[in-house]
Amino acid sequence: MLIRRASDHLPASEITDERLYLDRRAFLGRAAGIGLAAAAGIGGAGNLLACAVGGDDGRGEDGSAEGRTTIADEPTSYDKITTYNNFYEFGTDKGDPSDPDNTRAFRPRPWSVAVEGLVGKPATYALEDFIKPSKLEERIYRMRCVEGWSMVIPWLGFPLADVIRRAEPLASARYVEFTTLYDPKQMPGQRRNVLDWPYKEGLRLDEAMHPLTILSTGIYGKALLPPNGAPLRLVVPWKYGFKGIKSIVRIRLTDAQPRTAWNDAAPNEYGFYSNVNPNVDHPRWSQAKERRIGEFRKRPTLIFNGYGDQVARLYAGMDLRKNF
Ligand SMILES: Nc1nc2c(c(=O)[nH]1)N[C@H]1C(S)=C(S)[C@@H](COP(=O)(O)O)O[C@H]1N2
Ligand SMILES: [Mo]
Repeated sequence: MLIRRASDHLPASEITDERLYLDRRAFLGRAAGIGLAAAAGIGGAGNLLACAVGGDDGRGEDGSAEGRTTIADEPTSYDKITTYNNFYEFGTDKGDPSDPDNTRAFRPRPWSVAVEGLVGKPATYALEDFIKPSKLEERIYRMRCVEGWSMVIPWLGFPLADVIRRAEPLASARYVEFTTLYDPKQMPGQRRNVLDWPYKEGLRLDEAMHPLTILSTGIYGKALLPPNGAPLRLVVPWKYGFKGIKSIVRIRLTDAQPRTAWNDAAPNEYGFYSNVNPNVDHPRWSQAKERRIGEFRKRPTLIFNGYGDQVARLYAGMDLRKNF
């Protein structure tokens, strides 16, 4: 496996705040993984990177190759990732979420997360307890915003499937709904009706259980900053960026398709699935190309953002124009 751990490439001093709430075992690199990473030329964050995700051998839990992906893209700089953001709770401009004037009142700790709905073991967890049973791993994912820009982000995170399994889903559960904190005192953007707050997102249960789907707590081995969704956000690399809901306080299993913030706001423009698809235009612009932040040229957008080998089977037989 080519999963890198924070400890493989960052000095311990830079991950101190992550360690505050994580079991130290999560940071002990496994010798095999480090060896493979070295063999693949993975070094400092500025190097060309190849990254496999999934089980130890780069395979999904069912033994298939679907937990695996390889990319050879330069990660976007930490500076760009943390200053070019969409997070309407802190303002609608790209620079608003990293402006301290907008995040000053936000308190990402202490934090708690409720897991509820159609589960055998509903619970509200302190963030530390919520994360502890899982192993944090680095996943370098291409991310694609519906607006036409993209980034490559070294997420620190763990499979959402861990959380769902622990909650013991009932047979009737078919979807997962996620909700962002609602507190206009902490999130000044919520004082304006730009969206129907709180921000909500949803996945089908099989999408949520997919090994590529993670909950992230950090970037480049450092704890998430407010603009990226501190202290916990969703990452689904084959879907447009808005599915990656930030600052999550509730995860609820349901039998009906959840409402989602952007689908509510403009149902003809943002569907429930929101799979990256160069062949289905946004009603107001093409999705065929994208500009990687930090580059000038445009590159072609890939179906499922390039993760089709792993995820296309989830949509077998579905009309992706209707289910956009
Ligand atoms: N709660 C919440 N989550 C959100 C958003 C938001 O406005 N509020 N914006 C989404 C959009 S449109 C994108 S492109 C990604 C951006 O994530 P990043 O800023 O970490 O790159 O966050 C998504 N998650
Ligand atoms: Mo977006």
